[in-house]
Amino acid sequence: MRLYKGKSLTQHLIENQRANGGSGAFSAALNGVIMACKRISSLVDKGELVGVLGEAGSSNIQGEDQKLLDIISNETFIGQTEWAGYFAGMASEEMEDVYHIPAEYPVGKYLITFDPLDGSSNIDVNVSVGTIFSILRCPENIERPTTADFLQPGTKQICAGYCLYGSATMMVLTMGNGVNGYTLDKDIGAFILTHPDMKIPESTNEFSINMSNMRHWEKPVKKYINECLQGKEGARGKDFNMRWVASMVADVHRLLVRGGIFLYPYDAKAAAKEMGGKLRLIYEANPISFIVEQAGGLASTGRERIMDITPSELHQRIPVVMGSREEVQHVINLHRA
Ligand code: AHM
Ligand code: MG
Repeated sequence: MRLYKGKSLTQHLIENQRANGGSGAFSAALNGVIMACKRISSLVDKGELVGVLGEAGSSNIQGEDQKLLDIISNETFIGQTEWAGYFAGMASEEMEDVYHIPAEYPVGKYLITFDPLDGSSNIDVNVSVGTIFSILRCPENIERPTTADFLQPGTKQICAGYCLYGSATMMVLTMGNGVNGYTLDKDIGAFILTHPDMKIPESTNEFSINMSNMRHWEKPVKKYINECLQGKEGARGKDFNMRWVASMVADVHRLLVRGGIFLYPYDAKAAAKEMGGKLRLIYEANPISFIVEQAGGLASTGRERIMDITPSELHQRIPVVMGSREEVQHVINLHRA
């Protein structure tokens, strides 16, 4: 039998922090997030055994029906992170307004934003879902942050990550110096470094998009997907494969492991409701863009780099085109043509 030598996420974080001369506070802040994800992973695993499937009977700020597990995951995330004294405030896809740290706990110097359980439509059908989070610095001398303090461009993120609840539970993290993936060893309850320095291959022949929206897309995206569908006989001269899990975390994880391009583009149906896209800038697009760029990929709206956008509101939505560099650049070029 091979002796298992994998490094734990905690050890890896502390070693990294030591190498960079940090105090350790940041690693400790992440511990709450790690614990939240372990708890959510356990709930996702148990599903109906613990009665967490089905509708919550409520809707979020975007008017979407909330699943019971959306709400429970949101409460779990807050419960595991609010007490430790590292955060000054939180914002979640599932909450209308900024969440303030209760008076009984110390206030810290970071802000955290999260989508507690992304891929809600997959919860009840036992398909992969995930948690996405992003950490920002709280502006100086602010004890009770307001919405304006959260409206920072993605370039200001100091850490972003996702936890994928798939056939294995995996945490993928960046702190701006590459991307590492850790697999949860459920026997010992610890994330183990299994995917060091993840890189997205530069080229790909796999795309990921919800084709049922095709009639609502703009011309450049229609053109791009038509090129893909034409395969070897078309302008690209190669055959493409398609995948769509409908959980961004799972679709993006595939990009990090074997490359690909993921699009949730501008959509006239969404624009008619003044949204312009489906995915949320602060909770989904920014953290995932940070990871994708750190893994060598590109993340754009088709017209601009996602992380350069200063959010105009907490729940703003935007078009998303991300993944293998060559392919995303081609879609950007089609938008310029
Ligand atoms: P959610 O946050 O309500 O779960 O919505 C976001 C999800 C993404 O994970 C996924 O890429 C997309 O919605 C799927 O949308 P669709 O059902 O239109 O295919
Ligand atoms: Mg989401």
